Amino acid sequence: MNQNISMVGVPMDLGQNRRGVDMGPSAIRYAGVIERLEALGYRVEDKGDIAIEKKDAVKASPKNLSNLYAVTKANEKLAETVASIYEKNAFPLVIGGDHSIAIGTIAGASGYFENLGVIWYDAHGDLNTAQTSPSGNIHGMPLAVSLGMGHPSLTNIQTSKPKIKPENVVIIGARELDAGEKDYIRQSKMPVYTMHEVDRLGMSEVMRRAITYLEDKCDGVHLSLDLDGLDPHDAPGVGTPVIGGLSYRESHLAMEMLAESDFITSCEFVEVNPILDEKNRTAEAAVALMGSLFGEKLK
Ligand code: 6HN
Ligand code: MN
Ligand code: MN
Ligand code: MN
Repeated sequence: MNQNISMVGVPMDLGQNRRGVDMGPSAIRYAGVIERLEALGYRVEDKGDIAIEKKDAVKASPKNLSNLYAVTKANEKLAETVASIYEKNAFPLVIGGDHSIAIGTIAGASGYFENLGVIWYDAHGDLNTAQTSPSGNIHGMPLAVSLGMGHPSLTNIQTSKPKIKPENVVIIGARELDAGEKDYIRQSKMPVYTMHEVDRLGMSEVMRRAITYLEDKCDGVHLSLDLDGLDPHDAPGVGTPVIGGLSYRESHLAMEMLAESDFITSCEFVEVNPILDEKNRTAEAAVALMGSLFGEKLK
């Protein structure tokens, strides 16, 4: 793993409609992310937070795309920031904020790889467009946008080309997919390890398959970890909790196996909402998982 980590906070809450997720970056810093990674020997630069505009007020958002313009602006800035981190040969670590920020992270990273892979660790597919979304919330759309589907103001960030290919994406932990998302998964043949596969195969086998699969195809792999992929018992501070999720232990093992694979080239940890949390447990879980992802041993 690259020994230089550059961390950027994105206090974004406009991709969904619950208050508090904009405080995720503060909660993750408070939970000791920098100390944790420095203890492993990394040099960690904290680039501070990306500025987020107010809710779309001047220009009304298009139908079923709440706060499209403010979400676009923040993701443009984030994409530039992630690109500038690669320019300096550092590893981009993005902390959110709601999941709409994956649009910017992936757009920024995709310019540096021929075949960027993505591990989408989430209870949800985040594969909606304005046409399929039940909520109009952009945090349910970032994977679709990165695949080139969605409103042009989002799909055109950095370049008008799709940022990733469906065969280079692996979803892990899914258990609440909308009808349009299921249709897309069926027709694209994107590998998806729902909770059913995790129950059947065990996390160790799921990760072994995911890593072997992406290793062969990709020259870089982004980890997009939505804390709601974990069971609400272990990560209560999220805006869209879904019961029956991945345990803290399973997630810990997944991160350790990614550390062993040594192929992750960027990551983001999103959807930590301290207002909905219990004593910062969800931010602490996020930081503990980062510890494992970056190589903590003997646990
Ligand atoms: N997330 N599928 C639902 C929607 O509104 O599109 C929920 C999305 C949740 C998004 O957790 O990042
Ligand atoms: Mn989710
Ligand atoms: Mn998500
Ligand atoms: Mn362990």
